[in-house]
Amino acid sequence: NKALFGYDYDVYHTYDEIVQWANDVANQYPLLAKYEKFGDSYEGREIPRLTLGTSASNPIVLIDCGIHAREWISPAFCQCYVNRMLSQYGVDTGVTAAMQSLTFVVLPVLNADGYAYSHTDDRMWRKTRRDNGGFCKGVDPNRNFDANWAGPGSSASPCSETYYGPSVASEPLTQALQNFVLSNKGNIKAYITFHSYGQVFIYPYSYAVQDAPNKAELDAVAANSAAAIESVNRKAYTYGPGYESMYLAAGGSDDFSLDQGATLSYTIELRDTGRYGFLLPESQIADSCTETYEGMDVITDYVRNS
Ligand code: ING
Ligand code: ZN
Repeated sequence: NKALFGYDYDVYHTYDEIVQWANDVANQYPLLAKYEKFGDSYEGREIPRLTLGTSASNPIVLIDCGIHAREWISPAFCQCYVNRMLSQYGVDTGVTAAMQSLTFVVLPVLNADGYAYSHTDDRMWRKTRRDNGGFCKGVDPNRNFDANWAGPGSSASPCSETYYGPSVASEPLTQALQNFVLSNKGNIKAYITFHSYGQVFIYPYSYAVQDAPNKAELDAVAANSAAAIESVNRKAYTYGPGYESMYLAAGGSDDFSLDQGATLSYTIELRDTGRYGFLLPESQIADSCTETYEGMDVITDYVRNS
């Protein structure tokens, strides 16, 4: 799939390529897409943000990819999804209706420093690149949010993969996302954060053995979305509250967003179930994209009709 500027969606791109791509698509579709800096990373990289839609006053679906560095299928999905929403506008009736009634705020590579480091130095890097003052670098951004911060399933040790950081929202990317959620309170109808791997829909809460006030709604939409994904390539997705479908993990972005009013809040663990794990071959990007579009459509249709 090389539709846009010859851009190849079926390979994993570097941080620099993704930023260039995001600028290019906004330039190619000026009526449908806007590029902005979302924030600055710890090491000073620009965190890119794309806003898609036909009217800025429409309710927001907030999507982030690449909060964990090594989960490369996640940024790849954000890129193919943006391409699909732009290139199918005026072609596919569902995409057109969604673009006319929603604002898609897409953060294609949220952990810019970690993602760059996973290309240059350590393919299995997960965290940010904060200097913790000792040998071990990095904070787990998905333990750094103001959601029972420093609670169960997170670590006080800078050497841990789940280090919650020196203070709540210490990481610039955490601050940028929290500020966006807080300043658009009431207008964010869905928050979806893409990780890998496991093929799981996780919904709140993960910070405690506690059920979300709208657990039934979160569960029903996840069930329908998982079924839609499975219908495409027979890849089975499971779903459930984080404390049950995953493990206790305080300080996550989905729990924060739900508590701040994003009614639908999901962490989606993309392919696979462990054969390749984080090293999902590029040959699986295209099929991962097409099946996940169907899952996204269930969520966005639900938001539009509720
Ligand atoms: N999984 C998530 C993690 O951060 C998760 C699971 C989801 C935890 C939501 C907390 C809240 O550990 C991966 N693969 O990173
Ligand atoms: Zn992750």
